[in-house]
Amino acid sequence: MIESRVWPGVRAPRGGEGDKACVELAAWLCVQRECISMHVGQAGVQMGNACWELYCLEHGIDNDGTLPNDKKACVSESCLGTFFSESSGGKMTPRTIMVDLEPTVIDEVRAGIYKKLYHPENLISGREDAANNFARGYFSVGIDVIASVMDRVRKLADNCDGLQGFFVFHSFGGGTGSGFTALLMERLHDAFDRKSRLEFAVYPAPQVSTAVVEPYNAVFNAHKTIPNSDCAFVVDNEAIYDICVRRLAIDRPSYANLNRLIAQVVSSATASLRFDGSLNVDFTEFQTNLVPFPRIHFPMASYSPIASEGAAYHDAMSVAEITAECFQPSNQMVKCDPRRGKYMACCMLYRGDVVPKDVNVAIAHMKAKGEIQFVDWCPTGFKVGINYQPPKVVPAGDLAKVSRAVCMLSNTTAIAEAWRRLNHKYNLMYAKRAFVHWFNAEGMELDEFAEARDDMAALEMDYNEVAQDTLDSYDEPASTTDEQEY
Ligand SMILES: Nc1nc2c(ncn2[C@@H]2O[C@H](COP(=O)(O)OP(=O)(O)OP(=O)(O)O)[C@@H](O)[C@H]2O)c(=O)[nH]1
Ligand SMILES: [Mg+2]
Repeated sequence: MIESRVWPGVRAPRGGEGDKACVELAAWLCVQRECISMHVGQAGVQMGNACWELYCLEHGIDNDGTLPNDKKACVSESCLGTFFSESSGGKMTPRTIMVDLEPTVIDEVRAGIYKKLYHPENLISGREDAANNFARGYFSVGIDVIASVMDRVRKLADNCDGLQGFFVFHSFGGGTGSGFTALLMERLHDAFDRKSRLEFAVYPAPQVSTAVVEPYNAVFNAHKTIPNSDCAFVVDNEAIYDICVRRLAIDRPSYANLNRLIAQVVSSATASLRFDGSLNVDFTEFQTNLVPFPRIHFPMASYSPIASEGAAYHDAMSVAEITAECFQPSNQMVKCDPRRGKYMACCMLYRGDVVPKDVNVAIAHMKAKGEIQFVDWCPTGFKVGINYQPPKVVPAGDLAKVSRAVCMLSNTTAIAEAWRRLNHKYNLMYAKRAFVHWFNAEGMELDEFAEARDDMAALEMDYNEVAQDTLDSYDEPASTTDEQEY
């Protein structure tokens, strides 16, 4: 049962001999576990900027990769090497590749305040974008760029002692984000079969959507990428936009606002790889618990507290309060209603001033309330990790500085709702064969439209199936209504 493994590494108070041994062990383990982050297309690259800005802040790294003298001693004893490589000159360089099929977004990075942080050869841009067309990113324009990208990936991988895997950031809706990412995931699968491949993917939203064909791109990307991806965290621009407006009082959120919030979630999700510490559960353990079947690999993220600097109450939020907030739809990064679905796994990633006792009480309380429904074939345990590094916020950012926070990654059947919405829009356009000619012109056959649509319909069915109670599938015709469950 998951729960029995929740506190395996409880460690004696800091500072003792045992503590030193643990740090050394953690450092040794970290050396073995480098991660390469790939940022693809406008959304991928801009999310990347926000993430690396936050990582630098969290690790005390300057804009140009310099680590202050007092932090240098810690490098070999920390997990910093998982995400940064240290140059002979002592500078920390992100293990990352940013790629876009057109130059403007990457040019901004090249000219921006972090221009000296990144290795210039890992900022790759082509000449023309994919024009919101999956087929251009996957077949035509993308093909010209993929070889140079894979070249750089191999160089980065060669530089690792024990590469753990890849994080790939992209949008579902853009031509590059969907098409080129699908191509990249195929190539990564071929070249690094045994390494994990995780995605952070932006789900299109009408408020900030830029193209009517986004449902096509999203469906094609999912269809091609599901077999090549271990886990994809979907961040829905609409949900994040709403959080910015309602919770952070930002009138008209920009991408920068959305990306800063996404970066907090990504930072929490990756903190266990970048910092050592007690009860710091390895991310791969979370991943194992989150994905019960290969295709059901779209966990949802929630975050708490979400409060602006002006809100007075935020710092007083207890562990119980932030835990409970994670189950509120208003704290979710995807628009769907978990009360209408069932959980398969809940992973809680706490940061900062949090003690196991309070977490146990908070989770016991959530379970006792009976509002969270799990599928009956999965243990109703929570997987918990605590990282003692308090969350950091970017200066003049939107979020208040707090002493504790939690990010919940949960696999719930409710996320099928998001796929249903997308598939519905796809079907409406495809019924009229609208915009199909643009994709045909770039090498996409008509058959592939039907194939992708059928695959996504099958994904919806997969979710229905996992939501069914085990007993129902043997007894009378299944009824999975919530009333019956309670
Ligand atoms: N969260 C977030 N979403 C973004 C950002 N930039 C674009 N998007 C979303 O991404 C989708 C469009 O994809 P882009 O990433 O701009 O496109 P691309 O990958 O560069 O592909 P092409 O420009 O078509 O070649 C839309 O849903 C946008 O709302 C960003 O910085 N942050
Ligand atoms: Mg673009």
